[in-house]
Amino acid sequence: YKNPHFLPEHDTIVHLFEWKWNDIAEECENFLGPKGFGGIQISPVQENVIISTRPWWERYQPISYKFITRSGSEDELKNMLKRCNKAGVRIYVDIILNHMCADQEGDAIGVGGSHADPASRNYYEVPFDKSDFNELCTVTAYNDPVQVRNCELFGLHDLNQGVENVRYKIVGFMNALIDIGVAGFRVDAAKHMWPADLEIIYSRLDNLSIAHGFEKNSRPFIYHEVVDGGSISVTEYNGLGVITEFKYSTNLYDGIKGLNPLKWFANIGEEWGLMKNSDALVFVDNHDTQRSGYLAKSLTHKESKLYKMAVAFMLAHTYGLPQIMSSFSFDSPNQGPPADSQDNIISPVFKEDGSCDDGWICEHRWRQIYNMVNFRNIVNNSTITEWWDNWNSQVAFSRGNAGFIAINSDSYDLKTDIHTQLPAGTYCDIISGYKKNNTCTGKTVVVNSTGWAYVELLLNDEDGVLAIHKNEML
Ligand code: LM2
Ligand code: CA
Repeated sequence: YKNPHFLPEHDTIVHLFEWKWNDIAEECENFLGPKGFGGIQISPVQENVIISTRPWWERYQPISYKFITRSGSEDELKNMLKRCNKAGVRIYVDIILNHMCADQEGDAIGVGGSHADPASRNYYEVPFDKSDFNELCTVTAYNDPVQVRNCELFGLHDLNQGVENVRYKIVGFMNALIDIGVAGFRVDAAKHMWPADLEIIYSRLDNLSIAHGFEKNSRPFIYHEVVDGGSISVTEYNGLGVITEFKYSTNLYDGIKGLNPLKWFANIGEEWGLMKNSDALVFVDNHDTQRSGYLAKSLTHKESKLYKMAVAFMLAHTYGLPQIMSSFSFDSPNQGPPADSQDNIISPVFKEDGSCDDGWICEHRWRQIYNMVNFRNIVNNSTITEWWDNWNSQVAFSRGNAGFIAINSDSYDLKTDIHTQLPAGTYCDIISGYKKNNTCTGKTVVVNSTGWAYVELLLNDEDGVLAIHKNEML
């Protein structure tokens, strides 16, 4: 369950938060495929209860397993899966297996018209009834694993994954998704389910669809949302797939903010007490942390200069499988995606430089970010070499003879000669510009015949990072 099934020359997952299926299909063909992205985490596909103010989090309150949401219909989902797989981009679905929707103020009605009576635990469309749920209690003490697993998270009615009917419905839902071409799943609230139950559920999943281009006997990629802390250790989920490594974000936040010198970050990973490289899904922010600091300190698009430095470090470093956030702008933490007066989600609009408009942030379309996704693909087979630092928060390293990156998180300009492992030549910095008719629109870096390069990152530069690689030589 740990192989994301990226195609060759593709890497990195992007979370297209609240995007519509039709827009994702276009994005796979026009942008993500050509730019070498590996896969997409899509918002939940299962029908959710309608909450009148239409917050983004209504999608974490399922009412049935029908494939209908504000992102689109079942046909649109199928069509998108076909087109993205064809464009070389894999799809992972955010699935909510822990619970169904909470009691609502009025009737509980889904976006596809399904009805439920949450108070009596009747979800007519599935159907589920009282026998499928745990007894009523509330998660308050995170040091009690039984409570964390068997009680309700924020009043969301807690399914009992030990009940055969619940397992049967979940397996049916996941296999239906596999059948139409998904490559895997992000398991929401995994910490709130018993690993032993998940193991049984996964053992009943089909192999990925050969018709959609997966190799024979491929198992779905599964990553678990587990926030460390309390009595539950992330290691309980190790055998089940990959796990979100929240400690990585917190640590990187400190490094980029200058709270912990970046010089220490050469070996960030297992030696820091983080999980094994092959188990870790790493990210700078996610849809929860960007709204609330309680889960993890996190940098977001709102601090764009520092954010781009953090993402660049993550993508240039060898630790973990990286996921990038692609957001919509928000003033209040509850605010839903850009929508029209009928509550239909609005499609992103692209400006001339490719960046997004109309309330969509689209970090993945920022040159500094998509160029680092490409950098990662190019340096893929090489280790970190030639680590350099100023004893504080200016750092640089090579990825073998394929690429080189420098970051300045310090309080003074970086202006110095650094030794790289790159062949001699003049390189175009992919952060400040791009190659255009054999000139560079941004900074150039000259590597001399002995591998030395003069590197400059001034405090008032637009970006605090510089990166060059073998495919961007002048
Ligand atoms: C997750 N991972 O484990 C998601 O990443 C997170 O975004 C989800 O919470 C959570 N688990 C449950 O799936 C979000 C949001 C909550 C929201 C829930 C359910 O962060 O604030 O709770 O979705 O929609 C909301 C209200 C809360 C209320 C609850 C039930 O904020 O005050 O609790 O609905 O009505 C009484
Ligand atoms: Ca539970």
